[in-house]
Amino acid sequence: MKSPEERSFDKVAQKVLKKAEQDKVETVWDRREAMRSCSFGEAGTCCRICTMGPCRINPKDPEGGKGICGATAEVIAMRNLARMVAAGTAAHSDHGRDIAKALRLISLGQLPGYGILDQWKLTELALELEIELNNKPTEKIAEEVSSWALSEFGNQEGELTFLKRAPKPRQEIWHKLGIAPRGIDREVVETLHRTTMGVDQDFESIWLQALRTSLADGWGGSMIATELSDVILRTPQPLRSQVNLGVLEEKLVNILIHGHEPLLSDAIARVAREEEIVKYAREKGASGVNVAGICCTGNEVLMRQGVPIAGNHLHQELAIITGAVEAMVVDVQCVMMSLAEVAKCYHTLIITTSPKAKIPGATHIEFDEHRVMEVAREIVKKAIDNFPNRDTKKVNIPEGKMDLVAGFSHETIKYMLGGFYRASYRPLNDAIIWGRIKGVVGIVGCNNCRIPQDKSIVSMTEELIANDILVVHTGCSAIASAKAGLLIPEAAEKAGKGLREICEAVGIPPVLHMGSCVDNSRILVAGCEMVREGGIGKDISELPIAGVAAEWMSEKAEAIGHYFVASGVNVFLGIPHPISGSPKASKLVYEEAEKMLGAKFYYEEDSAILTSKIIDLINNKREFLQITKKPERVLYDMAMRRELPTE
Ligand code: SF4
Ligand code: MSK
Repeated sequence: MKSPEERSFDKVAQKVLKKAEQDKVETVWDRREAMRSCSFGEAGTCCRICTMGPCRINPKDPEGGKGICGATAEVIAMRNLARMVAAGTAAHSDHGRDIAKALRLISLGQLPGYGILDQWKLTELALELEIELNNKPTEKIAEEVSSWALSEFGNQEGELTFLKRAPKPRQEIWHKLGIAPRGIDREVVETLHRTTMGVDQDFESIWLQALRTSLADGWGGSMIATELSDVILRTPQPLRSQVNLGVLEEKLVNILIHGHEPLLSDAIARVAREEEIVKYAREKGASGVNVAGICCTGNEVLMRQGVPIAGNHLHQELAIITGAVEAMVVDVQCVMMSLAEVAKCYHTLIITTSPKAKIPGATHIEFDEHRVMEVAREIVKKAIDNFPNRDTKKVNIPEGKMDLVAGFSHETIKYMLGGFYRASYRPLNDAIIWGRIKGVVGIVGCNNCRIPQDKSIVSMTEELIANDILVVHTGCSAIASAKAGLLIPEAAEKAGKGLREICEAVGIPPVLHMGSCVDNSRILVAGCEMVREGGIGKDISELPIAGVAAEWMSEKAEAIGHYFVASGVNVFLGIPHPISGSPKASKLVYEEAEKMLGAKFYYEEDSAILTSKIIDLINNKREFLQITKKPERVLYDMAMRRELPTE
């Protein structure tokens, strides 16, 4: 069995892992270490899509090997990969659909407790969609925007509206390759169809469809989720909060919100502050109610309300093991089934809320958009009622919480750098041209118990900022760096001279938290703005930027990685795609993709080597753009001044 130090880089997690051992509670790490994973599954060459099989192909077979139907290793591996992308796209996009439906209900006055908190963003969106504004009430505009958003899911022809946000050369690449997505649902369905038994049996053709599907996520479902969440709940702005298991409070009723969808969690955070609720908690012996987040529901509510974060993906079981959590309220995605088992050892209630996601052993209180606030109150009261059941002998909240600054939407970055009246990406582009910032890297995605929690994310982030590379984060990566103290302005001390000076002048950390997994779409928009501002490339693929998924595990991360690459962003993986059993499929995604898309995937087990490859890539891009040398500073004498042209 690995030691707590080998399992997690986070010292707070290590303490709770020791408690887990004392309490004899099984964790995700125990199961990982006991698991004898199937090497065919890992290599991507196991096929079970028809009952003539399952078939497995030995990657070492000198003949190449074939399934019973004749399918080759590359077709089997690519079908599996494409299905992962489709599932990830479906997850993000179904989230986007629910937000679009919520906006529709708000516009019809059928979502009590919610309104349009960001009218400016709604107006901007309506203008972009060429919706007539003249004197229309906000509700009418919201109705039209939501109708447009919902129609993007079912489109059969044409292409998704937000693709037009991309630079023209990028759109041309998509058209040339035939991968501009038509409708969000359409691409997911087509991928599932093409990868069923006996349909698309050309691995390159399957990959192109996987790319098209991923674009339907990044420029479709995820982008809709982000934009409309901003409209309803407001566009995030920088705010301070705290992170790690130390945010749990001994004297308060602790409620954790976990999953991805923000609406109910936003309501729970608001309800917990209501006077009547605090009074109710006091009656039960607590001093009040403390709401904290896990994973991306947490990120959503942190970004807009400053709710603290208890941890990232691999913290979900650990949070319960503190013995101090009255309720963990989960919605969808990244919620481990083991939570209900872990909770049995303590008093914690696992409360499922989505009609799409139930867990045996959990209490189900269903989210109903017509009575969100009522449901939120019911949940909070249930957690308060559970406070007297807390066994104080089992409680051990580890010391350890860290300050953080979050809330960097792409709009906020623009304002912070350019000021309200001349908000633009010009200062960022100039800083890149002058070499004070060498480039921008988005480190996104999950934790994965195959490697020590947070270690790759944090070490790569530190190395990159030390090399004057601005790091932007989403999802569980943001939480990892936050726990390591990299999301505070003082972390600028760890940055290189150029990046440090900019952070100090603007008052931002060298590592910016841009939100949840669906908010990776903000990184795409920021890339478009950088191209539009000019001077550092005509397409996203020319920018000195990169994407990283150092500890990824989810199918959603596959979708994100693919839409980054399809959008021209090179993606560096710390966990490989499960396609190693097919040299041809591997060659396509790790090498040949570059010729097609101007970007490709990289995989490297050693995060230090991965980081040096990123730095090399950024330097090569800078060389290509001819921005490697600092412009010489000329001191003008009087004669030279007289030579200067006048207006
Ligand atoms: Fe085997 Fe072909 Fe069926 Fe897959 S589709 S399980 S490779 S027979
Ligand atoms: S929650 S997808 S573990 S980032 Fe978005 Fe974290 Fe990955 Fe889930």
